[in-house]
Amino acid sequence: MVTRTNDQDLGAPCLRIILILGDQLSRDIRSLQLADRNCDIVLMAEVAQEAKYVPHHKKKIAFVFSAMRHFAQDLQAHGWRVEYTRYDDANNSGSLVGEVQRAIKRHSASEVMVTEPGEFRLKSDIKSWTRKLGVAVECLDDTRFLASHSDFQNWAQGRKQLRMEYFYREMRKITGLLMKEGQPEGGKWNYDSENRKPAKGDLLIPHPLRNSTDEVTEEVLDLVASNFGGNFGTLRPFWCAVTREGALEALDHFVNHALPHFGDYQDAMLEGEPFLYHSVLAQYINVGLLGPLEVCRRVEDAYYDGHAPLNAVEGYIRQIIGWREYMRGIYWLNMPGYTEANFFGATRNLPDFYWTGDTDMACMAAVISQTRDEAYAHHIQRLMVTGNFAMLAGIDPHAVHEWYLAVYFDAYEWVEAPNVIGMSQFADGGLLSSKPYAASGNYINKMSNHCAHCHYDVSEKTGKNACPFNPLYWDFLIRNQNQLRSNPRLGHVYRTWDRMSADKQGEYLAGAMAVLNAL
Ligand code: FAD
Ligand code: DLZ
Ligand code: SF4
Repeated sequence: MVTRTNDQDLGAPCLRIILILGDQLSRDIRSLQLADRNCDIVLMAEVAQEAKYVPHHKKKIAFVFSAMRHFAQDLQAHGWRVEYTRYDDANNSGSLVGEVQRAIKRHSASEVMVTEPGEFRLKSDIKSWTRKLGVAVECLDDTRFLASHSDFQNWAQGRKQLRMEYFYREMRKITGLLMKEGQPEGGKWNYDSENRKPAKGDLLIPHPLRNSTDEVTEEVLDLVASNFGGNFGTLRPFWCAVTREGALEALDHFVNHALPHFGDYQDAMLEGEPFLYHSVLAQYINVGLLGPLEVCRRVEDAYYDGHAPLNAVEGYIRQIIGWREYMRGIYWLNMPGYTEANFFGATRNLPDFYWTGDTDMACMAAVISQTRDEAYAHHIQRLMVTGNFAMLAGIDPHAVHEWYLAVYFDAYEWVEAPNVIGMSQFADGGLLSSKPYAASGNYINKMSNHCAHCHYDVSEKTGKNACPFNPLYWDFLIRNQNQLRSNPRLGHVYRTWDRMSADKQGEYLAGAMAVLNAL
């Protein structure tokens, strides 16, 4: 079992405290590589500071705490001295610095070592620790990413536009993934044009591997139920893997069963099928149970073994070495301040139904209730349903950001904020996307079967039965025309508006006003 902490002196003084955070559960994390298991003490702590900085989904807290407890056991089994503060320990100070301070005192430690945290707020906090603690605190680079901060800065320097596609090509060259004699496999860098099929109900859809819970997870679930009962989300059933071995099984399961169709149905949405052919691995990669490169190599092997087609494998690898790395680069390049960006000056409150799913819009109800039950929604659901609606309705992007950071079990600010502030809300004014991902009901109807049983009619443009996305789409474009009209990618859209009769335009704007007033 994991050693419990108490405030007694535990014997011989130890040189360093090695703090491992809840998303640093990798045996090869930099701080462990540089630590000495014969004398250093590894410290892990469940603290209110991290569990409460946003009202996390219950499943996310349970996942992180259980994975932390299992990782601590694993380190002990590999000969590390681990001290672990549980959330309900009587002496728990509630903060990471408080726990480090107690550990320093117990061991008369002279130094603290930690790998750089993924979030700016915690990195800033750690910068003050040397002063607060009176010992040296070394913050090491997180080498689990393919591009370091300086790699990304060098790539970004002097570029007018930071487009992911070009960054991705560099990553392909550096990693050699899907490269043949210096050229992209198959002759093209990107096979996305093959990846936009809508799904049909008669497809045979595999589900992610469902793990049973062990004693450690059951104890954590009880703890979360009693301490975070008021948080958003359904706690049980809980089927997530909480160990590296379990995460590796989930990776195998994805590659064997879903990867071959990942590309085809990547953008599709189907009522009652929250996962479709997605990997549901982001939570494992983000806490370090899986390495991004090992996931990509496993997926690449599936292509060379003839198990999965190139459009699926390239599309999948691009998400990880392209989008994931690029988002991290954008985050660190633009923090602090990025999470406050508000290009459109949107101020509306987040509607209550984001927390309840209680809305007549079938697409929104489906995504929000699945988010509540699974702490999961796939990319297009996040981008084109809940994200699209928030942007069209003029919701304050910071409130949208806080919602996304709270409700998904893979949510960490370094990856969530660029996806929300940049990609989904265009609140950064186009640093990341060349135009807003704004769409009317037509897009959702094309990519899903939600509209077939919605209270609203997607083909109605205005009037009380009209799909709310339809008038909101035009209202958004007109409300923000000072910022958007000159965007070359939106020229044809504004020309369509300009050709409409004044009556039609008036109907759209009045329809939007009715939707917004009802929020
Ligand atoms: P798959 O669809 O199977 O994709 C494979 C992997 O690629 C993912 O596991 C992930 O590691 C990576 N990936 C895919 N798309 C992205 C992307 N846009 N940015 C970064 N990595 C990507 N991802 C997070 O990890 N945490 C977040 O908090 C998060 N918030 C998001 C918020 C919004 C508004 C949007 C539009 C996207 C967000 N994403 C976030 C990206 C993406 O939606 C999730 O990574 C993905 O849905 C996770 O499910 P999956 O593992 O089944 O992914
Ligand atoms: C997400 C999370 C939660 C819920 N709880 C803890 C915790 O109690 N202790 C901890 O070390 N880490 C936790 N984490 C992960 C951190 O929030 C994460 O390490 C930072 O946000 C940096 O990305
Ligand atoms: Fe969503 Fe509109 Fe379709 Fe209803 S009609 S499911 S609100 S897109």
